[in-house]
Amino acid sequence: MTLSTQKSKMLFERALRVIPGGVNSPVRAFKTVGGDPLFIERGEGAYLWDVDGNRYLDCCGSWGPLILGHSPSEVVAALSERIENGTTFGAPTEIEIELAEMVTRFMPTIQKLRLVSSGTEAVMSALRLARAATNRSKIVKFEGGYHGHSDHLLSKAGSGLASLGIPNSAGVPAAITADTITLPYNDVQTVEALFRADGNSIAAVIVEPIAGNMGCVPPKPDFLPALRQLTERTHSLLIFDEVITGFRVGTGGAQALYHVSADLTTLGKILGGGLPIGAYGGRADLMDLIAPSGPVYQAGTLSGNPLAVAAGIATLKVLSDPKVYERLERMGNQLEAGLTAAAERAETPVQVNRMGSMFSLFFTNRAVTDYSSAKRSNTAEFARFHRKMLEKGVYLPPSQFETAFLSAAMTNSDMVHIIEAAESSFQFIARKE
Ligand code: KE4
Repeated sequence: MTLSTQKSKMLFERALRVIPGGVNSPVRAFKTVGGDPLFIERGEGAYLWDVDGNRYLDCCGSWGPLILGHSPSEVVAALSERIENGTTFGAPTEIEIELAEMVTRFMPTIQKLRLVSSGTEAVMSALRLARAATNRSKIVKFEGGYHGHSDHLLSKAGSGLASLGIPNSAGVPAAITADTITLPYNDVQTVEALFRADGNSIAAVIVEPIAGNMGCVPPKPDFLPALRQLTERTHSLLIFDEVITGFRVGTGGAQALYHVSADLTTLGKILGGGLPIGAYGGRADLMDLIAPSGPVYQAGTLSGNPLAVAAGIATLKVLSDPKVYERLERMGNQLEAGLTAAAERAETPVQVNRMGSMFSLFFTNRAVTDYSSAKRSNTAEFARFHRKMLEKGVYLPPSQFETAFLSAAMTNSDMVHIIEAAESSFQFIARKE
């Protein structure tokens, strides 16, 4: 059944006249999965409706923030109460302290944190802090890792750059990325060799503790501990970019899951309950270097915005009940097993990578453990799969190099819906129709 998307098409043509690529973020453009972006009318619970009235089970969740689904009652109530008192003051509020205290309780390696308005801002600021604290300039990141669009990190990045095949963005002078070293993810030997040769000039290693921007790629058991040991030994800093994994895989984030402590952590997405937010935090001795208590400058008109903070507090309060994650894990497990069995029945080689309620499918018969193995998967088959799943009412992130998400608004029967839709989509692909 082909989708009727006339209104989306009209809006896309109109958008193209005034917005680059018709979208306000490249990965929304459906460039790598074909077709035009769907314009969304509304979201409710586990579902999205596009402007043509088509309903989808939302497995994109706005790229991660919506772990509770769309407009959860707790967030709506918090926002309607908060907005009556104003939207922003450019001055401190009590609820900013409350959110900061909640984060430091959930993630004890974060002794102090600064709220900003996006993950990009959080990462940019954390790296500036790391360079100031160590008086070094080299930064290590990993191929396929995406940490926002600040200049010095746009080298061999994941997410939209990977999807569009842009290894390094135009407009970033070579001098800016000269101090950015990019290594293969999950490859301990290569990191060890770099630290043997150059460890004392490295300010920080930044890593997605569970990669989400090459698709979902969990860390190998020795990877994160090795990064911790190597940075400790050379007085470099370890930065966990938990913009996706923070509050996604548990209230303690990936660092609690893998028992590896970071010196600095960046957060975003879920922390704002669907409103614009970012945060960076960590050891107090480091954070006290941030202006006005120290010489590292960072600022923001809407940092700690009361509406985003209120939505974040309401979200974290719901997530403080462990049963939420237990249910997400059960659904994730049911989905992973169902998708794997369905692919076998359809004789379609598929790898399902999953951690909790974040998952990705790769069309390949080989394990996907880093960016080069992710790129070896059949992205043309992923595009056909994505289109078929849309026709069957399942909205996956429109890119192979992204992670799909389950939300607590979903049910076991939604998992059955995804599995059944996937099975017939796999069969369609297997028949190479
Ligand atoms: P934002 O500036 O988009 O809030 O966060 C940047 C960022 C930082 N770190 C990680 C691990 C991230 O995943 C992101 C942003 N994620 C992408 C998709 N995976 C956002 C979607 C988009 O670019 O439109």
